[in-house]
Amino acid sequence: MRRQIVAGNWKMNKTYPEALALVNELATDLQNNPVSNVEVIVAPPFPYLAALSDKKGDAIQLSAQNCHQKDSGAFTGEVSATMLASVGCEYVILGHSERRQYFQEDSMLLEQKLKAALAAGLKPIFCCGESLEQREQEIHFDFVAQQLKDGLFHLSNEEFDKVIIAYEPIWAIGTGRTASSEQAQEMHEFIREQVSRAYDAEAALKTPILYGGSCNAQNAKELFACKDVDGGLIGGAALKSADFLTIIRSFQ
Ligand code: 3PY
Repeated sequence: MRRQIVAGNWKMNKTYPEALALVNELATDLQNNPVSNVEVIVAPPFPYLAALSDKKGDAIQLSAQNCHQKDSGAFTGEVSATMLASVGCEYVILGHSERRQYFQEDSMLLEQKLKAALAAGLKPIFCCGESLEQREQEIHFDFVAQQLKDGLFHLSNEEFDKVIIAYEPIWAIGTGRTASSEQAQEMHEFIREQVSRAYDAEAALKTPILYGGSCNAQNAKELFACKDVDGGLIGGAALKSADFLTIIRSFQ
C-alpha cells in the first residue's frame, strides 16, 4: 500500500503565537487519537520552523514552503535548503503555482531548487497543475506532462524516490472551486503513467500523489477515496485545527 499523506500549506498566514497554538492543538489531538495510516506534514512560514521543530511532537513532520537554489552566499532575504534541514525541516514544497506565478519560478530554476533540496537531505513536495484556460483548451494533460518532464524527471531514480508529487489545478486554488473526484482521479492516473514512463512501474506504484486546490473537510473523503489520490496538500483548511484534523481522518 502507498503512503497516505496530508500536508498543510499555511502560505503567508498566522502570527507566531497563532502558529504555536495551531501546532499544539494538532499535536495534542494526534497524541490522544493517533492515526497510524497517515503521515501529517505542516508547512508554516520560515520564521516559525525552528521553534515548531521542537514543539511539534513525533506525529507531525515539518516542511518549508520554498528554498533558494544556492547553499549559502550573498542572496539577501533568501533561505537555503541546508538552513532548513539544520532546523529540523524534512520537506520542502517546490513549484507551487503561486511561486511560479508571482515569483516567476520556471522549470529551470525548479531543477536547481530540487537538486539543492535533495543535496541538503530535504524531501521535495513537487507541485504541478494547469490553469483554467489550459483546461478549457483541453491541453491540461500535455501541460502537466511537460511540467513534470522539465521540472522533475531530470532526477535520478534514487533522487526521485524521495519525491512527493502534488497535483494542484490552478483554477481550484483559493477559488473555492475543487476538481471533481473524477477530474482528480483522471489526472492522478495520468501523472502516475508519466512516472512509469520516465522511471519504471515500481516508481509509479510507490510515488505518493497528493491533490491540492480547495481540498477541505467536506470534500476530502470523496477525493481521498480515488484510487490514485494518496492524500492532499491543503491550503485554507489547514489553518483551522478542527478542519485539518477532519481531513487527516478522511481516509477510509
Ligand atoms: C490550496 O489549496 O489553496 C493550495 O494552494 C494548497 O497548496
